[in-house]
Amino acid sequence: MRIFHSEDHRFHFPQAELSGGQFVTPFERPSRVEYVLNRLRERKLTDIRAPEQVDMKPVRALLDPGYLRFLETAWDEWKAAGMAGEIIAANVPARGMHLDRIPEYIDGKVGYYSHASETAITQGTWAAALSSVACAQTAQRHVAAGADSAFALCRPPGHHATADQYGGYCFINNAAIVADMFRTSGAGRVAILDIDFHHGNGTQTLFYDRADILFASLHGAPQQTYPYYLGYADETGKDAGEGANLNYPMTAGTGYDLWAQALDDAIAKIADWGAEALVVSLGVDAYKEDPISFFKLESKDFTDAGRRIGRMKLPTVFCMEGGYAIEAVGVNTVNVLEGFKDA
Ligand code: SP5
Ligand code: ZN
Repeated sequence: MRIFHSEDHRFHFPQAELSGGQFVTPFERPSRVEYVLNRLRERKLTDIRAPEQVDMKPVRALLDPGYLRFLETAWDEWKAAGMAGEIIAANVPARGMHLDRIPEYIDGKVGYYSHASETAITQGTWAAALSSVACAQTAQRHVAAGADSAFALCRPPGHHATADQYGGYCFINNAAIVADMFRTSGAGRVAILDIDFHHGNGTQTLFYDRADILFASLHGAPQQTYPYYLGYADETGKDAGEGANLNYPMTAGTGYDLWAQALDDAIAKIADWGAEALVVSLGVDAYKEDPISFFKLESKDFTDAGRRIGRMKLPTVFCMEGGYAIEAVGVNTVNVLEGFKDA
């Protein structure tokens, strides 16, 4: 399996994440990628390549132009306004306020374009986010050209980012861009299977009314964990997209038995629906030792999950999402890929 990776992810490394009322070193940090690369090499998965240049056309086709301009210029505006630290949202348009009037001042724009304040923007965030998109896009082109599968070692991750909001460590929704590119490059129906511990609110929102892209997500129940305000089982899509959104929220303590049942159900529905290509939002934060999550998967379960996904025999792009038990992130991620290959 070919792997796409860019060193430019390092441009994004905030000093701080707001967690439990404290500033801590962000859970989503550059060393995560090192653990994945080391494990890939250990397992002789060495076809690791730099991505081609990012193609902004599919990005602009899917996302809000004002949001993209914001991401590109936010750091300079923040500095020009005399702010001393990293960009952190301190205000959001809440109930009863305007969602249709975008502030001019950067502090107001930051809140307008974000949905969570744990995620900081730094000087290098835009460059890193584009390199992450480039990995995803190059993987998509590789599979669209005939490869069975590819792994985009995306960092920063993407599945919480919507058309016009960042948050949850995500800025640009890599998996969504890949799915839309599969449509443009000839697939009639594309499925996204999101196995990250957190609900892929960004991906769901981007495709909620679309009949051509099915979204299925296994995740911590929104009553109990981030992103809290989306991810319930009764969110099934709207208009043309009715029936093409499948949520599997599961409560704290969920282990592999129940999780695998949800996975099998999602896989069966994706097959019945007639997907011609598959995008996997590959987070490994369902792992039992993950510091911010509450499922109980063991490392071997990731191999089994990969095998189940591989049995679908669909052209597949894996996009890296979360996973914060740093030392196990490599093993768990590569286990999914190896299970997939051995299916
Ligand atoms: C891509 C991805 O996995 N994003 C996850 C975003 C999670 N955001 C909320 C983090 C909350 C961390 N607070 C943890 C306290 C642990 N004791
Ligand atoms: Zn996650």
